[in-house]
Amino acid sequence: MGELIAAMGIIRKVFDKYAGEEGDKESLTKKELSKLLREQLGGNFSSKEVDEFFKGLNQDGDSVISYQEYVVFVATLALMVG
Ligand SMILES: [Ca+2]
Repeated sequence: MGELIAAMGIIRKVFDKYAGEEGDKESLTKKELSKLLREQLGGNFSSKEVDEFFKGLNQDGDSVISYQEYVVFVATLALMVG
């Protein structure tokens, strides 16, 4: 299996890990997003910063981050890191 396919599997696995903690398993609540940011990106995020991330990622304006919205976030990170 190609590395890129493997990487995409990991991206999905990370989403599932946090999305499965509370409520709908197909989306991230703000609390789940906060934990993901803290554990996956390291460092401390203030609740204001988490709010800003949430707002920026929540393209459809509902109360959760969908997998699609999360993928946009991962792609944005990849551009920043790369
Ligand atoms: Ca959303």
